[in-house]
Amino acid sequence: MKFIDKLNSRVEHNGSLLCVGLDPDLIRLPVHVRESEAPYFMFNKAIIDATAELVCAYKPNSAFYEARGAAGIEELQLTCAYIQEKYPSIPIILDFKRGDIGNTNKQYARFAFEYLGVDAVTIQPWCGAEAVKAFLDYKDKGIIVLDRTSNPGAGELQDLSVGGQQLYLKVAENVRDNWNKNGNCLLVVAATYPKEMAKVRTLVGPDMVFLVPGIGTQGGDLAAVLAAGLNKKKTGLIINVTREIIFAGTGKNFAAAARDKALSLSAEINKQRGVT
Ligand code: NUP
Repeated sequence: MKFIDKLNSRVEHNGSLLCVGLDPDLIRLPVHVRESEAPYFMFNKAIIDATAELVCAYKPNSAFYEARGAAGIEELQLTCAYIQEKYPSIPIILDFKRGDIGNTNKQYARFAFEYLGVDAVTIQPWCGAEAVKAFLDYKDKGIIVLDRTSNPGAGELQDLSVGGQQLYLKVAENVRDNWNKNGNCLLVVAATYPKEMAKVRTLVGPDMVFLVPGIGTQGGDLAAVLAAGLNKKKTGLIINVTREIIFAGTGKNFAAAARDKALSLSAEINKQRGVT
């Protein structure tokens, strides 16, 4: 099944635009989890079981697993396999922001789509269409192109004028016109830049879905994001929240605390977009 169809049917099924990020961090894990044999897997499993009915997707960020070497990669694989087996209708987005020459991208794609079997990945656009074709050729996978990032210095390069147009708009335009031949492209457009999000929405039209990081710990404004990014069907956004949910509690009840936070966030998103 195409990523976009899997996402849409999930959103239709439970009415949630909330994506929970799975970025465990050893020093922030509850002590009893940190001391277990597979701490990231154990942590993720509890978070997933507590939040599954509330999410449209999960988004592990590869960095947190790579940092622990082979053990981390193994626990990333176990996490993906767990979601695929127990919650097969929930798409997995691997946030790894890769982007190299085409021959190398083929190997990154193999890791994501064949070893982990995820449904979508984030990529860097910097090398251009010919290089990212190695990702785009996976017609059934979601290819989520970094466009407007959430960090305070995002504008240093993304706002540069290129032929009279800002670079992040140029990237969005290229994705719209040239990269999306298989209908499998999405864009990362951050919650911390709602004005820019509104411009990207106008440019690419109502159908392209945005992965939206930056709500919660990074201080993005939910109301502004919904006003800027929703399409007429009141969808078109995957709203990712990571630390604010997964580290909502620190003790034995961490998963219940994460569930409470996910519940209030998904309800708030739906209230504000006028969907109950
Ligand atoms: O522009 C981006 N900003 C961002 O925070 C693009 C991203 N992919 N992310 C990722 O989203 C970030 O690397 C992390 O995995 C997640 C945000 O986490 P949090 O700030 O909600 O804890």
